[in-house]
Amino acid sequence: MRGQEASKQRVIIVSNRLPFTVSVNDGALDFAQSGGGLVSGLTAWLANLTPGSAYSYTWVGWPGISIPDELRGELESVAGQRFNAHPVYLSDQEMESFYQGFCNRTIWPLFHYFQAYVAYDEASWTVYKRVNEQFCEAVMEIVRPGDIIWVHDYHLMLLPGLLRERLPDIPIGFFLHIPFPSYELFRMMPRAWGEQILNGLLGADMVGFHARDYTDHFVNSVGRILEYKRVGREIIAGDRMVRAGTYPMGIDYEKYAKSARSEEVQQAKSELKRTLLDAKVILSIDRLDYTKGIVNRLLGYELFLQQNPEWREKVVLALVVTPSRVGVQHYSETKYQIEALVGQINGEFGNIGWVPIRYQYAFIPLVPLVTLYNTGDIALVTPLRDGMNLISKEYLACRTDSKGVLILSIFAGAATELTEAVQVNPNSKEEIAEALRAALEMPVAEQIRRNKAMQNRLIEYDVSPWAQRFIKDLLRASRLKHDWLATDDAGRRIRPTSRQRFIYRNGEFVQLPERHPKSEDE
Ligand code: GDG
Repeated sequence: MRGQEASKQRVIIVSNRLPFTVSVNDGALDFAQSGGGLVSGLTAWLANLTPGSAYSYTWVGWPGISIPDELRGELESVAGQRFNAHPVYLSDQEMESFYQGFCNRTIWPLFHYFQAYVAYDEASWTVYKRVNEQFCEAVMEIVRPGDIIWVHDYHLMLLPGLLRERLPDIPIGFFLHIPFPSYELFRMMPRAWGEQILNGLLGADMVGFHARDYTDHFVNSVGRILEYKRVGREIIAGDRMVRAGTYPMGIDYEKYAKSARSEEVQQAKSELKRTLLDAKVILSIDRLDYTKGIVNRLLGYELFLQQNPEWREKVVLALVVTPSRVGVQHYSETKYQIEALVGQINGEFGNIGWVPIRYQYAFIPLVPLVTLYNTGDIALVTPLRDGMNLISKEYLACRTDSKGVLILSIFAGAATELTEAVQVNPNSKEEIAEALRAALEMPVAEQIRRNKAMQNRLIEYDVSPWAQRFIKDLLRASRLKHDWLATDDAGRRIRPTSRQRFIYRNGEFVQLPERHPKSEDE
């Protein structure tokens, strides 16, 4: 390692997937970029880290397939040199029970409030625990003093606790990219699983969420299930203090805006508009997932076409669905429902010259993606539940002329930030249909006023400040966990510093008045 890099503090990012996927073709390895919100967000931040920043990084995760023994040496060498990555090897059977099983048949539906879809399977839980241990071993192979560990997402909720047992002093952060459900939902899980998951998360010094509600739900579940003492969003877990905090994730705004302004995108946009016969473009892009509300969106569009015949032949819905979690039952059912509705709507309203829905089921490269964002007169984003939702933010970044209308579900984490969007409850097709009409009729000046307000917010808080703020707060939490607790003369624990002070009295933390109260007119 070069001298300058060696002097930087290293962040070990740990997530289920590495930021690339590997395939084996004729005995050789092929590398490709992998998708999804976590990877695109973090990659953007990490790409901006060089060369002046205080941190370097290594990414620990699964490369996407099981790798034969004879190719592991080559994988490790390319992963290390090209991607700063360290692979975790999992067999196909482990991935089936862990990823397709516990992660996507238990945690994902439960945390997104799809209770009826949840499978409670002790065998998958056992594999979930084992895979978390394997990730722990992989981190232990590379960790060294001075590192910071940042664990991501619902696949690895036990990992902070496992690492803490072996690394008592190292700063460990955890960020959950999906919602943390209310206690009522969380406790649907068998008690032993819930306890172990919460204790796993509390191995971190800092647990971050996209939205304030999720943070509150987590702290509440910790209080109700583990009965740990809490002071606001600080949790006393044994002899350590763990902080929970809200960090709404941003995007790499400039990357999208710059691409949208490029000659390549502008040319592609002209061609696309010609292909779509200059109709108003309603845009819908998502991973295939029942939580994204694609079916609801189609029903809303169908109702809109029924109620507003004057708009027929003047609009087109560009529907891009990216393959995801192929092989999980509810995903194939959702695909079937989407495709049946697309056929039905096109058959009912379309004619030889006009197709109401242009549908593509594929992962598309960045330039066509940005072209669609830049062309979309409306972005229709209607998740039934979504931790954050980056698509809505990317759309705004790509509308460099500030025109266009974002229709956004109230159940996306992004809704608390993007308040100027036309917000809808996706359970109501009437609301979606009405929002479409209102968006199509919205004066351009009003579109620009709303979008500029949201764009300024997204520029100010893009993905780099998001990550930096998290790391800064993590380091602070990690420092304070050692010294926040002091013992008074009677052996009681007190909190000696900080603007607000607390004292531990009769088994409770009591807040004391501030030391230097501000005067009213200050
Ligand atoms: C999880 C949480 C949270 C999608 N299709 C294509 C493509 N993408 C990229 C988008 C965007 C990302 O994937 C999707 O991000 P989302 O936030 O919309 O959704 P999830 O994948 O479910 O992400 C979510 C996120 O984590 C971050 O914390 O916001 O709530 O569920 O960046 O651009 N990119 C390309 N082609 C595609 O076809 N190039």
